[in-house]
Amino acid sequence: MLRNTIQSLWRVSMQALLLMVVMGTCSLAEAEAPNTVVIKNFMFSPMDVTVKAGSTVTWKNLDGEPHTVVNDAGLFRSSALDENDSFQYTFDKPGVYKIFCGIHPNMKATITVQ
Ligand SMILES: [Cu+2]
Repeated sequence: MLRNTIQSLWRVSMQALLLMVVMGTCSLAEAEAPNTVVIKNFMFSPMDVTVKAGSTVTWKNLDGEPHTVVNDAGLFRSSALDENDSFQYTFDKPGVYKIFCGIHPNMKATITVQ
């Protein structure tokens, strides 16, 4: 009876440990690609990104259609990004930066730099 209880407690704690390891691995994987915006299904994802001044943001196009990354204030404009192409820009100054796709101007996003 006592032995069964100890065995089930042991099993539960091992499962909890395994879960913590799995969750730890997941958060580590997220940390490897910070400040990345994917372009998929004619949308920037996420649409709103907040980064610290000095951060580099990477946009990666996962669509089969070309897209561009354009700042509405004319700060930067990528060339047409084909599937799996990416574009990077480093935001030095705090502010709110509006982004759109030059080919599909209804595709919009915002980068907030703190
Ligand atoms: Cu586009």
